[in-house]
Amino acid sequence: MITMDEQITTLRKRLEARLDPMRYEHSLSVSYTCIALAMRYGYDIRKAELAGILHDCAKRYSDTVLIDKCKKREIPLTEEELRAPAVIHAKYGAWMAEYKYGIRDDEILSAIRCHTTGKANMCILDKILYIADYIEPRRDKASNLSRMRYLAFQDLDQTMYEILAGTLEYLEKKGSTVDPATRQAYHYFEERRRTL
Ligand code: DGI
Ligand code: FE
Ligand code: FE
Repeated sequence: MITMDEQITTLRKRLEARLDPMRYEHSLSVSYTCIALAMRYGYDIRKAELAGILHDCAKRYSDTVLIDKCKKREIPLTEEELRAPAVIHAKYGAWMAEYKYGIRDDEILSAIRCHTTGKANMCILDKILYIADYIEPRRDKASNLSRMRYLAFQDLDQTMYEILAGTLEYLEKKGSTVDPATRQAYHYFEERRRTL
């Protein structure tokens, strides 16, 4: 039986060998940001770390390769996913986490699966990973980053709402296909703000 620390060390080495250097750095940054948020919100630190280190494991493949791999594994893809293949690495990444990296924990697999779009009814690790991916220290593009970095440690739901609002605006301005899960996530957090 290997310990959790040995599992993380082994995973890091495997990912470092497979991801391009910037993607690996990003994965490490996300894993440490997941740890910080898990500390703040009283969530299992090791599970948060695992979700973070693995979340982009499928980014080593191009979109066309990902589509082929999903076909081969009989993982169904929606029409929207085929039109906006940037989201597929999350679904296939959850498959790889389970069948290539031996993760059996449903909360970790769920968090990886929805880390790009979000979804309705997100559980705490889903939110931690989604937010950590956005605020990790090496990110620098979004204009609302410093507010999101502050807000993430105040209120997960409000942070989700504001990140999703900004993402929808950005995707619509670019004319990209918005995945239904992204829209459902936005409406879910919008509704929660009204009812809480
Ligand atoms: O994998 P990362 O780069 O760390 O980040 P991510 O998993 O959040 O992926 C970000 C990309 O996904 C970015 O190019 C925007 C895109 N994306 C997220 N939600 C949607 C989306 N693209 C489309 N077309 N539709 C979405 O709903
Ligand atoms: Fe990603
Ligand atoms: Fe990422």
